[in-house]
Amino acid sequence: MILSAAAKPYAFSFDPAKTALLLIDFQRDFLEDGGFGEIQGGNLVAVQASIGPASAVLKLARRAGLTVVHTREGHDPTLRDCPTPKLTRQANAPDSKHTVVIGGTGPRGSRLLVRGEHMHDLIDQLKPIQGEFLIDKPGKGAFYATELHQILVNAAVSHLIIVGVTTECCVTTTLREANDRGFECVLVSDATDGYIAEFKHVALEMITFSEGLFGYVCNSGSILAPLE
Ligand code: TIU
Repeated sequence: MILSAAAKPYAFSFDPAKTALLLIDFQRDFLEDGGFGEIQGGNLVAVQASIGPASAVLKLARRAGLTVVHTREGHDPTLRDCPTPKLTRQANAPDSKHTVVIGGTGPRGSRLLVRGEHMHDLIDQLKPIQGEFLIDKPGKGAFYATELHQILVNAAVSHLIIVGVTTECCVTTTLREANDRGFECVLVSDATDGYIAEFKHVALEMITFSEGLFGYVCNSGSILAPLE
């Protein structure tokens, strides 16, 4: 059965049996007060507004039997899997506003972006259930140094519906990685957001530029309609 969702640059066609919903980094560290994102200077209002639409897409994706994959960005407590520049760039910047960097203890008492810490975990509204995949990733892209590609190949997935935070960072990097690996991707515009409105706007424009340079963009209403 092939479904069709209104999208830019044109309709996104997908077979639910070959489609995965990919939820990128809905972690407390990116969405809640005192997390890594807020310490970076991120505005949390927009990212928090993406939770509702993402939850609605997840609910119908589950009902339609899509493969569901959740990701979390973070590191081993020793930080040995953290690329040195990622760790040191903020710490070494002259006049850095980063009083706490990756691995340091944030105002909520969690070490920032460290696996096993409360703030590293997914928000309560978007937790995996049995049968869903949870990928821990050290990078911005969800394919780098993870089992994601093999999971998708094993599940015979060819199409990805992508939601998550932040649009300009981990979401866009993952979508580009997926496009290079031959997956047809649609990003759900109101189920993703970032810390700078202008960055989100340009990120979405770049995806659909030139008949879909990297893929498709639609809103949650458009992707929910065929799944109803
Ligand atoms: N900084 C920023 O916008 N994002 C990240 O560091 N990670 C994700 O996007 N998940």
